Amino acid sequence: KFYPKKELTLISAPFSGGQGRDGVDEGPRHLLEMGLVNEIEELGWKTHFDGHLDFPIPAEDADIGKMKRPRYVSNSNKIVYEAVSKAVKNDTFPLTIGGDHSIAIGTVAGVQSVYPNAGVLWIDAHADINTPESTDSGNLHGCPVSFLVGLAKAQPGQEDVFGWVNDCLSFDRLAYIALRDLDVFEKKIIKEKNIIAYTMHHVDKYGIAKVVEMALNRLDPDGDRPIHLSFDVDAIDPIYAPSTGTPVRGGLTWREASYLCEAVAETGNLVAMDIVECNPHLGETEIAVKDTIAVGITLAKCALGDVLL
Ligand code: HAR
Ligand code: MN
Ligand code: MN
Ligand code: MN
Repeated sequence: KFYPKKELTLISAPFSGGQGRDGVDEGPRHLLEMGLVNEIEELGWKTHFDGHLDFPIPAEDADIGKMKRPRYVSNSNKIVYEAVSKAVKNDTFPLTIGGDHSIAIGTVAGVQSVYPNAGVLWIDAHADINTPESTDSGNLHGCPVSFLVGLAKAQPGQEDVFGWVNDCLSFDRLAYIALRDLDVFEKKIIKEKNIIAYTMHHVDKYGIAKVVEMALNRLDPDGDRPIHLSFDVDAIDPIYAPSTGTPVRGGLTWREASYLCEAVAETGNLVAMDIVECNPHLGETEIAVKDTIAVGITLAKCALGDVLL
């Protein structure tokens, strides 16, 4: 009932250019080494994997305004976009593993190119909706949503390196869960555009089951929209997922995160998933790293129908 075809394309995006810390580009290798493909295949999914994407580093990549590595991020995302849109066109489920969250420019644009009515569930401690003007850090992993919804516009006289993204996502087809670290601009824009947003406060107040139900009802009122799940592991509490670039305390428990993925799987409408921001170079101990990679694998399994009988 849930996934009639059960054919998946694993897209590995070992990319770290959207932020400043080394190691997040090693997330995919660690997920694979810990048995991601085998775990997925044990659930009955035929899995295609053509190897890690290769992201050439541009010879020249000066900042544009506050944006760091803009050409590297843009060009790499075009590669992600092509891989994701091809996987969807081939009638397979793209599971994209990062890498930092800037790669969701490519994954979301890629899914939208085939399913222009798809809803995006963005699970994250952060809203990642800073614009190139509002960002303090200049790190583009804090900005992907602004490009997708058309808030980011090149300033007069600036090179328009992200022009190809083309505001493919409308505000009513975006929903956040697990937010707890927002910049002033981000709060303002979430309110102003009436974006569906459930913070950890809502998870405490209503419980995860109700929050997922409310988010899905608003994102997909008629139950007919394809759903793209973009999961930043920093949505999860650092107790369970410590090896990530910008950990924030007070996040989802292991089971809340798993339940969320299971509930989305249960809709039967999930068409794509991203798992991002696993950084195996961060974490106090080897166990911390292993736990973080293990939680990534668990999220994939839950979203792909494990535990649904
Ligand atoms: N809001 C901050 C910024 O724009 C931090 C957000 C980035 N962290 C992430 N993304 N891991 O979810 O820089
Ligand atoms: Mn390593
Ligand atoms: Mn993120
Ligand atoms: Mn985050």
